Amino acid sequence: MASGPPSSSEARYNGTVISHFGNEILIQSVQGERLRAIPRQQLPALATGDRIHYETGEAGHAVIDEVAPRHGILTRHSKQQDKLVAVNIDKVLIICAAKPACKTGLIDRYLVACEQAGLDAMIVFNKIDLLDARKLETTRTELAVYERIGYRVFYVSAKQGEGIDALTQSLVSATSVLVGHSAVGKSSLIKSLIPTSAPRIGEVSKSTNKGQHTTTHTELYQTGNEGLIIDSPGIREFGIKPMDAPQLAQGFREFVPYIEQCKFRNCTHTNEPGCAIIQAVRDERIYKGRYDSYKAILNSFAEAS
Ligand SMILES: Nc1nc2c(ncn2[C@@H]2O[C@H](COP(=O)(O)OP(=O)(O)OP(=O)(O)O)[C@@H](O)[C@H]2O)c(=O)[nH]1
Ligand SMILES: [Mg+2]
Ligand SMILES: [Zn+2]
Repeated sequence: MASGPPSSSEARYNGTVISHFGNEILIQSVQGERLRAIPRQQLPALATGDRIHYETGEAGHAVIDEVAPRHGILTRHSKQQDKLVAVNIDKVLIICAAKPACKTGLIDRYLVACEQAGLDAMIVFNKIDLLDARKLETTRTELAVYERIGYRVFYVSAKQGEGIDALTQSLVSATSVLVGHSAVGKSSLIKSLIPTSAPRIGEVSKSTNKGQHTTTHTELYQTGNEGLIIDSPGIREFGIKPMDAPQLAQGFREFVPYIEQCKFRNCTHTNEPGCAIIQAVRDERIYKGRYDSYKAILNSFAEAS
């Protein structure tokens, strides 16, 4: 007897979630058609990047009745809840710029989330056209810390196209999400990477030097090279779900080789005698700025509880 593919097979899923606004969802079929869809009630909350199965309902819109198991999940923590940023992603591009400025503390928070979720993180410094040679050199020195611990750092200008080719090459066949403060140029980068796309682009406020939160929903775009790129709304802060110190230390990849050498198994790496991480900071084998971020995140958990 002939049998169809098992219901859990990849072929069963005939669409991808592009964006969602409350209960209304925009999906793209495997044939590339965009459709409005509503989920069946028993389904969990859907997120951009979800692979789904849908059927066309009577009113002409699609009804989503199944969601594929997820991998690569980026979540942020807000008001004591985990919120899905995007799912089924491979890479997280942390976008920074000279204006609005980005603190390394924000980068470190994203990196913790990526390490814990097993996502490949890269740092993209945009708007290099705004910097003179000396300021660009200072930025390169600051961000070299991340290259030394194995993260790739790209220097680009969405406006002038510099560095965009190299960035495009690194996103082939992957699903990537762009994150960062408002107005650092996430949507502008989408436009540079996919010239046929038309994301809304905002302004940097002249009075506050901050963004105006132009992108209000996460949205998925298809690149010409088998990739998917997800634009996300700018955030003021990136919240991480509180965790204990040993677990947080795992989110700082350069700490990991030292953790086993601490005298106490449950070392918090803050004030214990015989702490191999504190010693490595003293010996400049761990960069003090990263260690300060570790302590700041740990303190923020204590304040939140
Ligand atoms: N000079 C310069 N300006 C840029 C560059 N990239 C983006 N901008 C400007 O930065 C402003 C904000 O750009 P957006 O792309 O809307 O920023 P965003 O990160 O998507 O902002 P939100 O959607 O609010 O999170 C716009 O005025 C862009 O023209 C760049 O490479 N150089
Ligand atoms: Mg935007
Ligand atoms: Zn320790």
